[in-house]
Amino acid sequence: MVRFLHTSDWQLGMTRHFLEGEAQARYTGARIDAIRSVADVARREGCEFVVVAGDVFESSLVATQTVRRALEAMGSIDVPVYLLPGNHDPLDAVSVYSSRVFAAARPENVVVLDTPGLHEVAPGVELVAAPWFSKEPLSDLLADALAGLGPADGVRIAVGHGALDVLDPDESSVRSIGLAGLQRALADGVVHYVALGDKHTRLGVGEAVHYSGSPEVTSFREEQPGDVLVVDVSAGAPPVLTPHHVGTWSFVSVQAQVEGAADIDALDEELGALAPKDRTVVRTALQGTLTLADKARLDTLLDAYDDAFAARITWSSHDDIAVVVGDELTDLGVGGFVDHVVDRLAAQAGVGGAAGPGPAGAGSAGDEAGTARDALSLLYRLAKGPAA
Ligand SMILES: [Mn+2]
Repeated sequence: MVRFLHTSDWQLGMTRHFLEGEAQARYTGARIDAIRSVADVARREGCEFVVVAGDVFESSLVATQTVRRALEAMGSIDVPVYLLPGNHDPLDAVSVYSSRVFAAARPENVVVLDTPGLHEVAPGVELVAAPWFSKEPLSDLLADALAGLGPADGVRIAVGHGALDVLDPDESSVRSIGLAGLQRALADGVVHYVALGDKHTRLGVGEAVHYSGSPEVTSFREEQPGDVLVVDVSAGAPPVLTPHHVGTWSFVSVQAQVEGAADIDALDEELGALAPKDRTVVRTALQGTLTLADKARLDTLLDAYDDAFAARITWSSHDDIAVVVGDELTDLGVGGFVDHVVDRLAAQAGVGGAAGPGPAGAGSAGDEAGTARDALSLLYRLAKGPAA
């Protein structure tokens, strides 16, 4: 029996467009810290080695700072670390793995799986690696690496990167990994576990074929990010997997119908419960119709959360708040010149009805009314002073 740690898709060097300034820097730092968390889990659980199943780096063009810091953190892992080149970091002419900085900074325990096929990693333990050599391979690299191998003498683990054919929406893809072939190799004892990378969310397909997912979240679509897998593999029995959560960030989508004060309270409660906020990115999709007063309160509330969260962004395609302009205008009490502006904006907004920002690219008349309502809403908020 061998125990090892399966992880993938570190995507080191990745930036997220919705993170600004200090938040981006902290996110970058957290992704290096994830390597140290891998070291902790491997030590605590007695793993004999670590396998990173592709996309260690976001691209071949990552900063030398990223490469040096990543390798320094990998050096803190007590056991060998096997890196598989994936679609983001293939072993091509400009590969990060053949760069001078990688060679100079590589700790001794870090090994690049730079040839397809067998790699002995311990007595009686072999990896079958399927590294990527370009971004556009013309075949199923893992099937190629397994071709011609007979049953293993000891324990054998296949290491590949890419979409399984059963999960790939592109049915004509020549490089998707055939599940049937993997199941045959497992049944015949050619391999005993298949460690995959590419999906950033943890996913098992049958008992011995698994994606570990990214150790730190990378997108709102991921259902189970932030895990690494400790895997016990033996020749005679199914593998035993234990997920360990190492991720410290979360990306959360909040969708809500907001029609008045009670709904704003509920939204406040939902956002307030998310923690820790400085490592949480929230994407809000709000729909409904609000009075000027309620819209002002909502905007004030969201402004406060913009500060508290690492980022709070609007999910534009699912967000549609309309403002209904009513009697509030008469008790604004601003007077003078501003009253004239209010009258003009109210006329443009078609006061009495309701209108949202409307779909992008809508007619200019609709845009004008929506803009006028937004302006009135902001004016109302300013005139009323800071709300709670
Ligand atoms: Mn990836």
